[in-house]
Amino acid sequence: MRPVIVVPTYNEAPNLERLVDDVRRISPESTILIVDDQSPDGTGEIADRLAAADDAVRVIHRDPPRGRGLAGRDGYREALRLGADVVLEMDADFSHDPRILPQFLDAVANGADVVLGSRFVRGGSDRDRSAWRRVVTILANTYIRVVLGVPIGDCNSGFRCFRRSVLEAIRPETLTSAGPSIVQEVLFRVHRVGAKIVEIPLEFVDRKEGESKLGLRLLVDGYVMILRLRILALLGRDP
Ligand SMILES: Nc1nc2c(ncn2[C@@H]2O[C@H](COP(=O)(O)OP(=O)(O)O)[C@@H](O)[C@H]2O)c(=O)[nH]1
Ligand SMILES: [Mg+2]
Repeated sequence: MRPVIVVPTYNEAPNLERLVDDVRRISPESTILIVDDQSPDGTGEIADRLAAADDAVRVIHRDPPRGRGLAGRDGYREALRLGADVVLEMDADFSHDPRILPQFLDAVANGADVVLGSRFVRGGSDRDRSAWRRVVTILANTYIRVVLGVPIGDCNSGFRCFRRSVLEAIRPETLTSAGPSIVQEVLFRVHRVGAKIVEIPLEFVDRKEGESKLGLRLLVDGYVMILRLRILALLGRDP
């Protein structure tokens, strides 16, 4: 396999080098593609230094506007351009344990089209975060499952993996989410193209370094976006 792991970063200077080291050790066959949005804390310079020392580390420096969704979209396109046959994505903040990376690749080798790291399957957990974040996650999850009709335990997982053909089928260049709702937009699309989606257990841990970028504004935008996706689909106007 030729896996490429897309890692969107915004102000992840305290995490990035250790993450890249861990991923390179745990999944040496994978290329790491860091997609940075001109982080003011120097994340982009760290990424450049790591890329200069290792051919398996690549960097995209995005121009504004910034956004988790815009970074994801550019990352998917570049991963395909690099010739990936499997595209993974993970956060840079260690909420997504790199030690389970090989399980994603195994699941694809065993026939999955899409693999999600899931807090809500047997063996997964979401114990480490504040009570309000856990409540938000559970409410969002229920809302998304109902509105989008996706039969998935963890609809908010950004730790996941796609077979190349599925990512091509959803045409990532047509994704419309600028922010974190790209997670659900992509899930909705892969569901609609009939991808075989498999969930593997993820023990989600809260970040220890740096800060979450998910504020109330992005959260509300996400809820509106999900409704919009469903309405466009009902009208037959989705891409
Ligand atoms: N390139 C880029 N990455 C982002 C942006 N916002 C968040 N990220 C990254 O996306 C991942 C998830 O973001 P995080 O703030 O941890 O969200 P949370 O886990 O939902 O609290 C992390 O690796 C962030 O650095 C952005 O605007 N641009
Ligand atoms: Mg996080």
